[in-house]
Amino acid sequence: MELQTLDTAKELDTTLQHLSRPLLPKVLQVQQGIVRATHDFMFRKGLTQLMPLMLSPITDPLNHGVVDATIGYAEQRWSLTKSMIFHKQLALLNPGLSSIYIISPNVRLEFADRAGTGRHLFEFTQIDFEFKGKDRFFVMEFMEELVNFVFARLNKEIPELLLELRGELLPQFEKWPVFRTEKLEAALGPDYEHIKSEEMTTPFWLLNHKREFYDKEDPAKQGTYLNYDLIWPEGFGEGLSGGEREHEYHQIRKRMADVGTNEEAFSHYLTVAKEGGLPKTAGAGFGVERMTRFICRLKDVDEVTAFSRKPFTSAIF
Ligand code: ASN
Repeated sequence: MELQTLDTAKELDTTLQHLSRPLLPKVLQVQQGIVRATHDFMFRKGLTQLMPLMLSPITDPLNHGVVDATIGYAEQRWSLTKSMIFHKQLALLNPGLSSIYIISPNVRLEFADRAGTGRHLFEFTQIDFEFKGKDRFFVMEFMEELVNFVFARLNKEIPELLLELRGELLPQFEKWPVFRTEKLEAALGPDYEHIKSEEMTTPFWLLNHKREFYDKEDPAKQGTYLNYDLIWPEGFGEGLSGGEREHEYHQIRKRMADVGTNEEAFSHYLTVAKEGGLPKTAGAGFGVERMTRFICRLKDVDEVTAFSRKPFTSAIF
């Protein structure tokens, strides 16, 4: 009893320290700038905003294990949303919607191995977007344009803050370099993503990750995938993932079997696909806290938050 009181007092202290950091209001101003500029960019480009869902009978299976986060309600199981990938595809069933975005809170109860990466939070926000009838080239160019738009806006709105936080204003980038996972791995070994991120001074694309069933397999080359990650330079690592999507029933089932996804959990989604319903789409989502961290050159993404959400640590608020 005594010990527990002591621990709680320490945790309270740590939480209040985290909350009272003088840097926090400045970092939050950068983050708010990112979100405001992104809204403006999306509006100019004609994307429709969807409100986020925090609970759903189906959610992203992810390509790594996390602690289960489901609750019982109205006699069924609901998952806390890990991403809105399926809702993005399904929303585009509406003939009047051609492109959408969502400021989407995601809960991913990561195991302790992700506590020290500097890039993971067990609760974070991604800005998720999806286009009907577009391909990877379109989405990659869209994101490159978005980054330049947001960075130019921040330079204009908060130049002093940027100088203070990162030592210089934000750059404008030409077309980002493109690499493939298998080639980098062959050249640099298993830690290729991190090594390349440290080496680069501009954001770059990394193509072809084997992961969830919903990222499209290249019909021209089985076993390779039409997906893309944005990797921030200077060692900041992955900041967005996206892809062209599987939308054909037989191919979705093949990919589910490949990666070991339980079909039963996705039975209604499969029914929609079988009845020819799923539209052909491509999209992506970028981590808001990760972009903030990159801009402010912070050591750990947890420094972006008012309330710490470091994987596998307890919190009192
Ligand atoms: N938002 C990502 C995408 O669009 C999926 C994810 O967050 N796992 O591909």
